[in-house]
Parts: sequence; structure tokens; C-alpha cells
Amino acid sequence: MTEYKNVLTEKKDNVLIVTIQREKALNALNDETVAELQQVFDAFSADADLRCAILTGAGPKAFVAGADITELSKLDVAGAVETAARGLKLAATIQNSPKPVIAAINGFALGGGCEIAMACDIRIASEKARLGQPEINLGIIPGYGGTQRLSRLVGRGKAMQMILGGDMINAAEAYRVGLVDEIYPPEELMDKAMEMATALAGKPPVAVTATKKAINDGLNMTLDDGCNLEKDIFSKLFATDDQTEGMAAFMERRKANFTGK
Ligand code: DAK
Repeated sequence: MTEYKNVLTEKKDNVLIVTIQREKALNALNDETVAELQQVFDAFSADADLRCAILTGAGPKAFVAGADITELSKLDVAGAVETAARGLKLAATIQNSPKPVIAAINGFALGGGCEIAMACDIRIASEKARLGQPEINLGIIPGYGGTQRLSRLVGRGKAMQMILGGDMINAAEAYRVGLVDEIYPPEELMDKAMEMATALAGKPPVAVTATKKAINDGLNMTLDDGCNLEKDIFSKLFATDDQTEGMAAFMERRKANFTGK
């Protein structure tokens, strides 16, 4: 597998574990790390052997403590446009990947870290995790899609409170408001992530991709348009081998053997 400076990738069967490792800076996203993550997730999306990914941070303290403030502090407007474009592209690559990506939030997920986690399909967190969008305290606003994804996940009022206030919330509160989907003791987090990833990797790949598209694209539409989109995607699945196999296996009371066709 390709070696990266700030990102470790490991394959376990058909699951890819992606660990951001800049522990000395609490895994803050500098340009180099964003570029490496872009390569990793482009390759993941294109690799037919991989069915699910887990994104996490190295060490006990942080998932990602945000964009790298040392680099941010040197940006002018033109530089900020480029930085935002690269971060938004990475977030879109994760969200639009044909395969699910689970964020395993092992500690601080702040600013750009919270935003990358929100681009993932499912977020599970350590009970010790703390999440937030503290950009306001630096005189800026979220730049990797945070104003948009946070308000869609937790609603307008809570997003306003978190982004205007800039305070962190703990894992229990993040779970309560729907920012994370499950919380676990720290020592169980990666096992639970792997369990979830393995289960998702066993689902029929075409229907998995279809689910992501229907939910993600539908969220940008009116309810009627979204239901029409669902109808189109749903009906096309009846031309797949996995639909025939899934239903045959149910009727024959056996485990389905999905091929992704
Ligand atoms: N960037 C760079 N270094 C960081 C960092 C960060 N975001 N967060 C932590 N570090 C570094 C610290 O500087 C420190 O380095 P040394 O002093 O040891 O060299 C080391 O990590 C350990 O951090 P602390 O000593 O501060 O550790 P504590 O346990 O005391 O505190 C903390 C942990 C997470 C509460 C604290 O480190 C902290 O507040 N960190 C900053 C959190 C933050 O504000 N994050 C949001 C960053 S802003 C844009 C696109 C996107 C964005 C902006 C613009 N474009 C459109 C241009 C996104 C912005 C952000 O994410």
C-alpha cells in the first residue's frame, strides 16, 4: 500500500482503516495532510476490494483538533479560497464515495476535524470525545462545510449556538443532539468501529451506494423531488444480480452471496 507521511492506512479484509497521525499537533489538518487524505479517499473509492472505511486519529487525545492554525494564520483571501476549495473537495469525496465511511472520533473533533467527521456517513465517538466549531474565537467561520452540514445534522438553533458560541460539547451532548450516532468507552471504540464496518462491508454494494445517493442527494431537494429520486434509484436496483440473490436467499432461508453486480 502507498505510504504517507501523516496518514496511516491499513487494510483488514475489505475494510480500510485510515488514521491521521500528527499527534504532536493533535492531528491538526495541515495542507499536506489534506492532500494525503484526498489521495487516500480517491484510491479507496476506486478500489473494488474495499467496501467500507474507518477514519480516526492517532493517540488518545484527538481525532482532529482542526485545521492547522499555524498555516491558517498566514493565509490571505486568495489563499483562503484555495484552502477552502481543497477542504471542501475532501469532504465531498468522503460524502460522495460509493462506499460508507465511519468516523471513529477518539478525542477532540474541532473545527475542520468536526467538519471532516460530519462528511462521513456515520459518526461513533469515545465517551471522552469533545466536539465543536471554535472558529469564531479565531475571527473566522467554519470553512470545510461546517455551517451547512452541522445545521442539517442538528438543526438551525443548535448549529447557531455551537458556531456562534464556539464552545465544545461533550460526547453525551453530541449524541443527544444527533451529531454522533453512538458513544462507547474509549477502549471499545475501534472494536465497535470495526464491527460496524464489517457489517456494512457485507451488505450488497450497489444498494449501499444507492442508499448513500438517495439520502445525500435527497437532503438537497424538496420532499417530493427526493421521493421521486428514491423511486428512480429503487427501481433500477431491480436490474441487479444482488436484488435477485437477496430475495432468492430470503426465500430459500440461506445467507445471501452478494457480488456487487
Ligand atoms: N493547529 C495547530 N496546532 C494545534 C492545533 C491546531 N488546530 N490544535 C492543537 N495544536 C497543537 C498545540 O499548538 C500544541 O503544540 P505545541 O505547543 O505542543 O507545539 C499541541 O497541539 C498540543 O495542544 P495543547 O497544548 O493546546 O493541548 P491542550 O490539551 O492544552 O488543549 C485543545 C487541547 C484542543 C483544547 C487546544 O489544543 C485547542 O484549543 N486547539 C485549537 C482548537 C481549534 O481552535 N480548532 C479549530 C481550528 S480552526 C478554512 C477552512 C477551514 C477552516 C478555516 C478556514 N478556509 C476557508 C481557509 C477551519 C478552521 C479550523 O479548524
